[in-house]
Amino acid sequence: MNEQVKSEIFHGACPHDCPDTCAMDYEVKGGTLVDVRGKKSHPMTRGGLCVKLKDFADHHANPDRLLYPMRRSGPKGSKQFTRISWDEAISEICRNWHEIIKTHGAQAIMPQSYLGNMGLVQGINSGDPFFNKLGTTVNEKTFCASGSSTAWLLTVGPTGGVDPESFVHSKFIVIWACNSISTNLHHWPFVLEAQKKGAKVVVIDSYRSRTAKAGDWHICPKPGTDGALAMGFINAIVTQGLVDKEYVDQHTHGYAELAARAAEFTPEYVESITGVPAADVLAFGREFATAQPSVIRLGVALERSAGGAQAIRAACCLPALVGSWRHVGGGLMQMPLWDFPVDWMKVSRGDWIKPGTRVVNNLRLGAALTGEMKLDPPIKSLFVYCTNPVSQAPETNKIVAGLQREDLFTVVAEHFLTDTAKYADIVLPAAMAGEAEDMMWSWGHFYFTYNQKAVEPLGECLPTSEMWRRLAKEMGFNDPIFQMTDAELCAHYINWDDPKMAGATMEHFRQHGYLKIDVGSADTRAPHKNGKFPTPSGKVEFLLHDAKNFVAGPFRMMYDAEQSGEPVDPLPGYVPARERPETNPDTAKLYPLNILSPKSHGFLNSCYANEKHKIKGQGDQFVMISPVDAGKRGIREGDPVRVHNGRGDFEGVARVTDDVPSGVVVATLGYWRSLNRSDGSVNSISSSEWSGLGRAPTFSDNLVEVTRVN
Ligand SMILES: Nc1nc2c(c(=O)[nH]1)N[C@H]1C(S)=C(S)[C@@H](COP(=O)(O)OP(=O)(O)OC[C@H]3O[C@@H](n4cnc5c(=O)[nH]c(N)nc54)[C@H](O)[C@@H]3O)O[C@H]1N2
Ligand SMILES: Nc1nc2c(c(=O)[nH]1)N[C@H]1C(S)=C(S)[C@@H](COP(=O)(O)OP(=O)(O)OC[C@H]3O[C@@H](n4cnc5c(=O)[nH]c(N)nc54)[C@H](O)[C@@H]3O)O[C@H]1N2
Ligand code: SF4
Ligand SMILES: [Mo]
Repeated sequence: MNEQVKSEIFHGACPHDCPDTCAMDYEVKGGTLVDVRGKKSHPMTRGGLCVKLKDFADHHANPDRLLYPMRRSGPKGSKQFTRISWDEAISEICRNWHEIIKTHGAQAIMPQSYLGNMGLVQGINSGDPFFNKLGTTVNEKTFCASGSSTAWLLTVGPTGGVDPESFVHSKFIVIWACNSISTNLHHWPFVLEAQKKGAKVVVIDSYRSRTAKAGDWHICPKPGTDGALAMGFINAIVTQGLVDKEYVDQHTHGYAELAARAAEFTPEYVESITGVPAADVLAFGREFATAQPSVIRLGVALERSAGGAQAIRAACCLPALVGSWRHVGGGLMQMPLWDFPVDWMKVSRGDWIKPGTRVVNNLRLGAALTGEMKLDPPIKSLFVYCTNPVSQAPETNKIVAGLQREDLFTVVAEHFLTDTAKYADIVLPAAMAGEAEDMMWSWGHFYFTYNQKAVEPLGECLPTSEMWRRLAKEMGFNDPIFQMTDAELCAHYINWDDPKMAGATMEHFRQHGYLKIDVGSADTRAPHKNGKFPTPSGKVEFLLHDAKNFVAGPFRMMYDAEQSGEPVDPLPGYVPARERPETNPDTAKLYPLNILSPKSHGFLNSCYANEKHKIKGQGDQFVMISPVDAGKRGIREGDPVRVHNGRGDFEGVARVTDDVPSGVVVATLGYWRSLNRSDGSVNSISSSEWSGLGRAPTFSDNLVEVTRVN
């Protein structure tokens, strides 16, 4: 690069499905992206990105990137493709769809998307207006946070909760099923600052994660037993006389009923279910009540078993019981996204869905494609964007079988030829973050972040938005949303009149790159000091006042509780996990170990898991197993092992460690099955059963056996 060429800086926003939504600076020289750094001025990003993004400019230039549209030229999955033009690709897709619509109707076409890109313009929901207009099957997106959100909305309503920056004021911090150091890195300095000032950091996790190691107290319940633990904490608070009666009287609904249900959950009973010593249950109740402000950071992972959402409802009762909400830095943090002034109806045009249109859930993709789920008409065409289901969705062997159907016309828009994209009939190359304008909300803080287009897309890559515009044109859709430029779309989706936008305009974003929505100062804000919860009763609903208080959030845009007919218990409580030795002894005879498949430190879901240096940093697919369980099976450190159950199998390398309790194994998520030791990944063995509420996944609710590979 010519040193004389001056560099230009553009505003960036990390597009990933990560609570941190870092603000970035793109450095461009002579039209080339040369560096991407964290924005120094940003109060959460503070100039640093994570290990995944530290070479984001190189990621853009990765030679494996898809650069041209391609048509399959060999058997499905063979990775044989021929380059075609965008015009050919668009007209071939639409020609196929016209045929399918003529014979089977538009519902035989199904989109599949998730949070590969969180942007309002280029991300998860960007294709919804197009597919809703076309009248396709609706893709219900409950991969992540739907159980957590349902529990949250039922109990405290759509509040943004405690500002993550207010944690510096907390005295007792509970990080519950969240591995912050890997998955919410930019929140960690706020926790550390509080810890330095004397706060106690408690991590509740079913194994000793990086975060558990860094905390002051690790509480380790058996997977999927957190509902009993939370009810035990309620019991411990009530029986030790630590309830903030005034707060409870004024700002909660159903205390008597909650206390009655919690009465059963004595510390001893809770110990028998969770394995957490009774004395710890009592001590937690005491300290959570008295070391104010106390706060709980709820990790998404808590939802991933049959009783996940019920456990979260119980956990959401704790701060109100002891009056934590009275204080700055006291209460609950789930996902601040509820406060974002985004007009989600404009983003996804849910109002264009004709009544009675079929809904297929994204966790059931395998069953939908293979015909195990009886669908009339069957799915004849699948359009995948911003998701990699062969790696990330459960029961992936079924998905692969479905994708191999000769009569399925599959289109995948991607950056790389992923384990899903390799089965496509048409592959479309998508632009990366530095190549397309977008607006990023956050599920981990209160900053709206603007992403400028810094460079032209590589090869013939197109922004996802442009792909919709071209498809819409070919299908003859003239609605204004299909004519808008990316800049217009950025502005279109935001409720500028909302007081939280504080009078800002797009100009503010073009100049500064980000805006903290006006929820008040993190140093003085106690959002529910005086109650005012956005629930039907205006109070924390220990007991449901009106079970209809669901709100369609962006994740489960199409999830409708009433339509789903899911029964809702009026109270929180303990619902046993589906696959635990205690609840499922027959399965446990064959498959005695509970597997957890949390996030990998070095990958972002399956992104970066195809890059050699990232795999090197993260390590090959490993399986953590306790010395006791390893000993029983003749497994030693470094041995290749096979993890299996009735749904499938995968191989990894054993890490024998007492970081995992006996009865539990841990294998992190994201590895591509095609790059693993065998053609399998953690999702080869995971179940597609929903958890109790919100049609959430049950990734923590699976039994397996582990054997040494000879
Ligand atoms: N590095 C990295 N960061 C990420 C991601 C990534 O892939 N990599 N993915 C992003 C996404 S999409 C999400 S949703 C978030 C998720 O972020 P987290 O909520 O932190 O999710 P996980 O890492 O899956 O799980 C967190 C912890 O929960 C524990 N856990 C699992 N089941 C149970 C249980 O039943 N009870 C208890 N008490 N603990 C349990 C796991 O052992 C794990 O240590 O992370 C985001 N950030
Ligand atoms: N076993 C197990 N499975 C899990 C979980 C678990 O904890 N355990 N976690 C679940 C959770 S929390 C989540 S959120 C899901 C995540 O599941 P996914 O959202 O499917 O995760 P990613 O692997 O990030 O896949 C995103 C894909 O989109 C592509 N992509 C990125 N940006 C763009 C773009 O702008 N345009 C297009 N067209 N493509 C783009 C990326 O290259 C990538 O291949 O996985 C779930 N799966
Ligand atoms: S993945 Fe998360 S931590 Fe890493 S740069 Fe993006 S937003 Fe920040
Ligand atoms: Mo997620």
